[in-house]
Amino acid sequence: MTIDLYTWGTPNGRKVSIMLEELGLAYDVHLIDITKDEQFAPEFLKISPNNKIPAIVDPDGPDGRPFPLFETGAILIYLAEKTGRFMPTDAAGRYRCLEWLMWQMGNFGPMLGQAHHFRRFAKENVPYAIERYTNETKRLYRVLDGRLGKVAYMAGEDYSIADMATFPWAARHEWQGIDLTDYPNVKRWYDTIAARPAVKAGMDVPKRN
Ligand SMILES: N[C@@H](CCC(=O)N[C@@H](CS)C(=O)NCC(=O)O)C(=O)O
Repeated sequence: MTIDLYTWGTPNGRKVSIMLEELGLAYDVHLIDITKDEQFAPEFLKISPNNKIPAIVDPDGPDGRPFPLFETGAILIYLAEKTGRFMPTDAAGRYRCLEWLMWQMGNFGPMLGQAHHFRRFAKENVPYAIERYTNETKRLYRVLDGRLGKVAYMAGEDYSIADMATFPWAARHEWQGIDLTDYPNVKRWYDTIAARPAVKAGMDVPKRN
C-alpha cells in the first residue's frame, strides 16, 4: 500500500520523507506549493486543516480505512508505532524519545523558523527580532550540544524519530547564523546522520530549494 505524502521543500516536510525513506515504505509525493498558497486549497484543508505541510494519507489506517494525518510529531509517532521502528519500546526509552521529539516540535523548529524569517525573508530589517531569535537559536544549539555530549543520539544510544525531526532544521544552520564547529557534539551527530543513505534521499524530496 502506498502512502500519500503532501509536502514542500522545507525542514518540516523533510522530516517525514526521511522517515518514509528510513522505513523503506512506498510513498507518492504530492507537491503543495506554499509559495503559491496551495496549502489553502479546500482539498488540502480536508487533510491538513491548519493549512501547513506536510501531511500524509495512509490508505491502510488503524481501522483499515484511509487515514489522514497532519503535524510532523504525530506523523512520526504514527509511522514509528505502525512499523515498530525508530522509537524505543521500553517505557523509559520511549518517554525520552518523546521528550526530545516534543523539544524539537516546541522549540528547535518554531524558534529557528522565526530566525529564518527575520534573517532572510522579512521585508523590513528588524534588528530586535533578528537578535532575539538568533540568540534563542544559539541557546537551543547549546542545549542540543549538551545532550549529545552525553549520548550518541537524542533519545539515547539509538537513532530515532527525535533525530529525524531535528536534523532537517540543523541542515539549515547557515540560514541561522550557526557555525556547527562551535557545537562539536552537534557536529559529530550531524555528520553521522547526514551520511545515512535514507537521510540523503529524504532530504532530496522534493528537490532541494
Ligand atoms: N507544527 C507543524 C509545522 C508545519 C509548518 O510550519 N509547515 C510550514 C512549512 S515548513 C507551512 O506549511 N507553512 C505554510 C503556512 O503557514 O501557510 C508540523 O510540524 O507539521
